[in-house]
Amino acid sequence: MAGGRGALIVLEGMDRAGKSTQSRRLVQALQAAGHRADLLRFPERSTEIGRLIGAYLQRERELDDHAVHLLFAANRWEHVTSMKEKLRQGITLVVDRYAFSGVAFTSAKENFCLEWCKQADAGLPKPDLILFLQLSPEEAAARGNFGSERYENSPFQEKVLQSFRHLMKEKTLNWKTMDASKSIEDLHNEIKTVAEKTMQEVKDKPLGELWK
Ligand code: DGP
Ligand code: NA
Ligand code: NA
Repeated sequence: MAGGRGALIVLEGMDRAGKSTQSRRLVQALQAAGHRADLLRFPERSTEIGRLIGAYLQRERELDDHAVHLLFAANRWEHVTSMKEKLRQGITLVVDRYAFSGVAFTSAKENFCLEWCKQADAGLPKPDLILFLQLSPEEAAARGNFGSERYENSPFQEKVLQSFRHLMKEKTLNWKTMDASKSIEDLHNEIKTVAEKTMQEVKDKPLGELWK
């Protein structure tokens, strides 16, 4: 296809590392440079499944941990058809959290192994680039207090970080660790550079399947 496919670029990292800001900035910068790019975020709370997840996170609803894990994964799966279509059309997708948050958050709970957690997301479109925005717990704390949603407490976030570290060992995935303690502008410029390089590299390559 003329122009080739879009790239699937995921931003992951701990709360307050700046994922949402950087995802937005990246899409704006890519569009300003003449690329076609769209922003996605997971959980995407606007669907029926997403509203259930939102109620769970806001503690308005209790759900079994297994059920919640599968709902987060289902919320990603319900977007796969449109994601694939956009990528095929040459639109680069910048995604604020993906299956890695799914696995990191559930496997941080008692009695969940990484392998079980990965199964629900296995086969999703495989990211061409995963940017891990790294920020120490001290630096994160200096950026302000946690909110009141479920999961927003330090002991749990520490466990989540350990799970992310395990996932980042997987060499078949294109992880890049970014220093999120930098200024918004400096970090943005670095992210834009690696994103554009990846877009160029993958445009004529087939989209992969995650964890398959
Ligand atoms: P955010 O809207 O990015 O602040 O994410 C909301 C919260 O949900 C945040 O604490 C991270 C967590 N989260 C994101 N994705 C998943 C997932 O797939 N599974 C689980 N268990 N938690 C997730
Ligand atoms: Na949050
Ligand atoms: Na966010």
